Amino acid sequence: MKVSKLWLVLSVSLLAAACSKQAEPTAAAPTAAAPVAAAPAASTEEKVLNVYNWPDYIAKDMLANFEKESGIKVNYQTFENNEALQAKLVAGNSGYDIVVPGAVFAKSQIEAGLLQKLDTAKIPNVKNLDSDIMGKLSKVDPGNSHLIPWAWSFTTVGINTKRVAKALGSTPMPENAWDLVFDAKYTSKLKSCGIAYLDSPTEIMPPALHYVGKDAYSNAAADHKLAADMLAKVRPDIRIFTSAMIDDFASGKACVALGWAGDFNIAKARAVENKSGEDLQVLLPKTGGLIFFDNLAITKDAKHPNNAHAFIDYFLRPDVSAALTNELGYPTANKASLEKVTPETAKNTAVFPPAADMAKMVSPSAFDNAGRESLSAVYTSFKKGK
Ligand code: N2P
Repeated sequence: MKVSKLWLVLSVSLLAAACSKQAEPTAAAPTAAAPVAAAPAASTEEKVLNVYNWPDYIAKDMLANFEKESGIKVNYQTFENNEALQAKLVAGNSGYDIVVPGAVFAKSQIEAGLLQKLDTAKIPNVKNLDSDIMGKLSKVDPGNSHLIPWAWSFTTVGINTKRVAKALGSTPMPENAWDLVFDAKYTSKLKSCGIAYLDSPTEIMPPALHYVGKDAYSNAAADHKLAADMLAKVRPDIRIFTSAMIDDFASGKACVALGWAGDFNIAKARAVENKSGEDLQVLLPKTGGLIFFDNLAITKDAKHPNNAHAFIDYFLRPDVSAALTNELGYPTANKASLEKVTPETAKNTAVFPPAADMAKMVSPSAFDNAGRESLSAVYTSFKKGK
């Protein structure tokens, strides 16, 4: 075929594709992709899947596209912290097939038999995963047998530049951004424009422990006490506790936040979209942020395990994973998706921190049960201000 003729054929088919997309605005994504992997037994399974994930953590068309292609109806609900998910899993019969625990909780959930082993034969797209990341994850999940990474990011400090500058007045910005949320010299000034914290012991205590020079994942009650003493001093200055802070941060209701870089990326995009004029910035503290990993897992009593495997495999397509990164600013462990990440997202250091910054980050780890209990007690009294 001559080049001009080939071009004509390509243009006609592109035009046809574009027209059919216009007719179905919600299903923009996969056209030429392979069908959703489904095991033979899938036909006997009810075409339903119950998913429990964090809020603001999925590309907008993913569920509709998956449902359309697979015929599986997805019921999607959200939770705001690992503790809430843990309680559901421990109680059992949650009704959820797929859950998305953070690595910090997943280790003990696997050990307690709350999650079932994956059948990777039903997830051919596991080949797309970054083997370095999977190697690291095997410390939490030996043999990578229970978890498939969904997304990762880091816990850090976000600021509304103009509001913070105004509230700080003549006080210069600290060298270490953690001071903005943990040092009363700054929080006493910033309280006027609103300080927001995530709301969970295992989100607040690790950065607090790190700030006071302890292992962020220390199980020692004495370390927890040290962090609690520091936190008690700033408690009166903290206005908002929430793990869903995107709108408060985007609208300027909170000028400083201790939260997830990915959510700050979403807030930034929302502020631009709403033309709010709020200028948001994701900071990386001098001593590093705290990396976290959230993972797809199938509950031990899942009623739709085949559908769950099909969903996981669908997510692992390069274009589907890339949509999560491009739309929300959360990287995934899908190496094959990187070439579908837009240049603008790829160069955003709040999405993909440069190597030197990555080297400073605190790696995820896990607490033991006693450690978690101690942290919860300390956190509860901190929040109560007692
Ligand atoms: C929600 C992201 C949650 C990540 N937008 C925290 N594990």
